[in-house]
Amino acid sequence: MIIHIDMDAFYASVEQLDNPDLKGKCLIIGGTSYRSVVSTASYEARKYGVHSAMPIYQAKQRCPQAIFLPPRMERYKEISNQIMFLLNGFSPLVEPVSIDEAYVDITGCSKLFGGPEKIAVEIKKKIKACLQLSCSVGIAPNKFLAKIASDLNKPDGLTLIMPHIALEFIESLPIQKVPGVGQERNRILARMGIRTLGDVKNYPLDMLFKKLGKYGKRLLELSYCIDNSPVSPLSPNKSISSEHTLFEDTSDVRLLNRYLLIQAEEIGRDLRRLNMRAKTITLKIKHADFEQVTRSLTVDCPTKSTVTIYKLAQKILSRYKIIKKIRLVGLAASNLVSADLPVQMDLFKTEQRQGRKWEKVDRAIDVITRKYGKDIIKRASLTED
Ligand code: TTP
Ligand code: MG
Repeated sequence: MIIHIDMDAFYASVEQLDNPDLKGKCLIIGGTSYRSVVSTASYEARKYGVHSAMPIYQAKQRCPQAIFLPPRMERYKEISNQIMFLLNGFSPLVEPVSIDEAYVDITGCSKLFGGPEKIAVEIKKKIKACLQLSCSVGIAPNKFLAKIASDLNKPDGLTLIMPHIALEFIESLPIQKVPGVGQERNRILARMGIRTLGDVKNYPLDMLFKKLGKYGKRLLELSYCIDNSPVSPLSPNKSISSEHTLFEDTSDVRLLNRYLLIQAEEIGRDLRRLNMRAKTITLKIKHADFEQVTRSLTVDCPTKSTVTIYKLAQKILSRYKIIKKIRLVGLAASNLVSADLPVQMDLFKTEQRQGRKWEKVDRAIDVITRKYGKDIIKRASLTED
């Protein structure tokens, strides 16, 4: 059995934890500029229709009495690490999926902690006792259903889908709830007459494949409750990312590069904290008209060095022809491998050797920022000129 844990109104709950005056109030976390969007809202503010990704100005219209705060990523990441640490006390198989979400494979834990429901209750209790935060938990025979289950009774929920009722549950599960079904796929499926995941069973594989490609096959498997993806603590699919909506739309490459350096710094720090290296760096660009593009570069020698990540990001950006103004720029590191794995050194590549030297600088910066905060030291190119 697999458990999926998702923290409730995560950023807002952490703010309420650090400042109890905020408890029970409408609290909205998001950027401070008029172009920013809502990261999350406390459940009190959600009653007014405020939700993640809504423009801040709209949230202000819907809930003018709310308190608005900017996100404090470092603090959320710190709490996130503590959550993952607590989960590791229940099973060695913990896969963090995002800052406030993880899968735990509890298949082998029943002798130690009892049945699935008992373990889920214990996890909730532990997180409450140690961090004073509430979460919602889904328990199911596979990852796919566990994730859906954790969302069913939010906040502070606990939903169990036993194996013998899984197929019945799938029969009536609205197709939009299935991960991967966005607006576009939903339209295609609706045209075919598919409203629930159970409906998918009525269609042959070749037809689903024709309409949806590889995803059609995945959907058919899910409709029979087949999802064999393992809970893998070091999932290569995982990625670490950072992005910024710019103060105004721009095509200024110098400015974009400055953001990339800030982001490379953040990603590098996260990689080093997680003791991982990344093989792939992806640049994300959202244009003023909201069209989004991503461009990736994969290297032979995985890295956790800020400077190497930044150089790769610069390279990707230099190959991208900017023809429209840019609204948002972001970087992601994926294809992660453990930093403990030996890396094949290339005798003749000075770049690679320099990257190694920069890792020493990174280590020193990490120690200083851990001790004094991240604004105490920064690269010269990021100081105001
Ligand atoms: P979620 O788990 O999706 O949302 P949540 O924890 O705030 O609320 P709940 O799970 O109870 O529905 O995301 C976790 C955090 O990620 C969230 O607190 C803020 C951040 N986030 C964004 O910054 N932008 C987004 O669009 C979303 C969905 C989340
Ligand atoms: Mg959450």
